[in-house]
Order: sequence, then structure tokens, then C-alpha cells
Amino acid sequence: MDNTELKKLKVLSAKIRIDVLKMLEKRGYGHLGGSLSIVEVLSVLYGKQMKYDPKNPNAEDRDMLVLSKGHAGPGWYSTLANVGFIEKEMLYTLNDGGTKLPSHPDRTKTPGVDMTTGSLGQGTSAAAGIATGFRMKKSDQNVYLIVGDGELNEGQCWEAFQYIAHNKLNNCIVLIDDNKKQLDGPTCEICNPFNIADKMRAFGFKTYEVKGDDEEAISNAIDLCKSEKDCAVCIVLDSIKGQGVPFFEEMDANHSVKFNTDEILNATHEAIEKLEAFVKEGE
Ligand SMILES: Cc1ncc(C[n+]2csc(CCOP(=O)(O)OP(=O)(O)O)c2C)c(N)n1
Ligand SMILES: [Mg+2]
Repeated sequence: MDNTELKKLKVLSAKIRIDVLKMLEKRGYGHLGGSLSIVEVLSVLYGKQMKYDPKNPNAEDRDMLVLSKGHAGPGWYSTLANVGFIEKEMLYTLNDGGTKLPSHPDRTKTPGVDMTTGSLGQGTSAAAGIATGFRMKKSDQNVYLIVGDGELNEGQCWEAFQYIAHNKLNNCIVLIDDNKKQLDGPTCEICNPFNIADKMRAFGFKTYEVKGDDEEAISNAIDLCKSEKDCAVCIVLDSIKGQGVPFFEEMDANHSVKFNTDEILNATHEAIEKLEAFVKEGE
């Protein structure tokens, strides 16, 4: 990847991160940690890898994303706003009555959202079904599936993975957000997933491991997945809950954050300022 393209992705990541912070601050609370940990992968998907047309969200030949860890909806909405699916003002309606942006994604409400999620585990089966559909119609479309590390506690994930591997559905690119935390603590203390990459390999997946904040490495790994012809594929993202904002990375309970103290508000404003300066310099 050349420097210009990498810079473009880093600027998009910064913009996505800014809007996550702004929309959640405006709401007063929300799923911050798990939205921030997937910012770079969303930037790579929408800034480089996915085929889509924001003016025609239902285009027959589009790639699809299933955000199985649906509570990270704010991260996805911010991305959709930054690539033209929805107006930025809409971000400030998150969770309002009648909004098109419910806290968890709903495919009947939001342009660009192809699968309703929020009940952890279920997105894996949905993505397996979508990939099967693409295969049946002999289409070259891909479905990207983002799964949380805590979400792997759901047995349904492993049923779906076994199905994807058995059917060599290399058009379903599985992205596991290994941010080491789930709702109320470290995954290794609550129900240890052990080595996720080793488990995916044992399930028959060609598995890559990359840093979750490294756009270039993520994109290269996706290229490798796309070149795989005869095997299920997976990327384990070594990420940080609250990624990209040191204050939130270090905060223990950063799953759902309330923006109700001066300390939190100041850290948020400081992060936004820094990110905006980065965007300005990069454009
Ligand atoms: C079936 C189901 N059980 C419980 C929950 C409540 N819940 C929401 S997020 C979450 C933790 C998810 O952790 P992880 O997959 O690691 O996501 P992260 O927040 O780290 O991105 C839980 C238990 C849920 N949404 N669905
Ligand atoms: Mg997690």
C-alpha cells in the first residue's frame, strides 16, 4: 500500500473515531469501548476493501458486512456517515424514539445495514447463510463478519464456524475483534477463550493475526484471505477496548461509558481536538 492510500485510511479512521466520540457524548452514554476497537477495520473495509455504492445501498452486487457484535453499532453508523450512506446529523439521533439508528443495528431501518444484530452469536450464522447464498448464485460478492472475543462464549459461533469451514466458504471473511475484554471484565477471567487463532486453525480456518489498529496489516491480511481459493479464512485482530484514545484504553469499565464527569468530558474533548488536527493535516 502506498503512503497516500495509507494516509487516506488513517484519516478515515480518525474521522470515524471523532464521530463515535461526538455521538456518544451527545447521547450521554453508550457502547464506547467495543466501537473504538473496530474503527481501523471498519476504515479498511469501507475505505478500500468492500464493494458498495452509498447512493444505492441495495445494489445487487454489493459486498455485505455483518456486525455480529451489534452493540458496536455506533462505530458502524459513524463509518456509514463518513462514506456517504447517511447524513452526519443523523448520528445525533442515536437511540431516540423513531430513530433510524437504534443502539443495535437493524437492517429495516438504516441504509447500508444488511443484517440485524445485537443478540450475540447470531450474526455468525447469518453471515454463513449470506455466504452460502452468494455461492449458490455464483457471485463473487463477499460477506465480512465482525465477531467479538467475548461473543465467542456463544456456542452458536462455533456451529457457524464449523459450517463455514466445512463448506470452504472463503467468501465469508471472519474478523475477530480480540480486544481482551467483554461486558464486565477481561475475557480470560470471565470465560477464557484461550488462543483464539489456534482455535480457528483447529476448526479448519486459514488464520492471520494482525494488530487491530494497523490499517495496512489489516488490508494485507484481507488481500490474502481473498486470494485463498479452497479454505475458510479468518483474521484475528489484536485490538484494545477503547482503542485510539489513551484515557479510554486505560479505563477499566469502558464497555458502556457515561459521559457524566469533567474528567471523562475533558478526555473526550482533548481526544477530539487531537484527531481533528490529524485530519486537518492529512487533508
Ligand atoms: C446473547 C447475548 N447475551 C448477552 C448479551 C449482553 N452483552 C452485550 S455486549 C456483551 C459483551 C460482548 O463482549 P465482546 O464480544 O468481547 O464485545 P466487545 O464489547 O469487547 O466489543 C454482552 C455480554 C447480548 N447482547 N447477547
Ligand atoms: Mg471484547
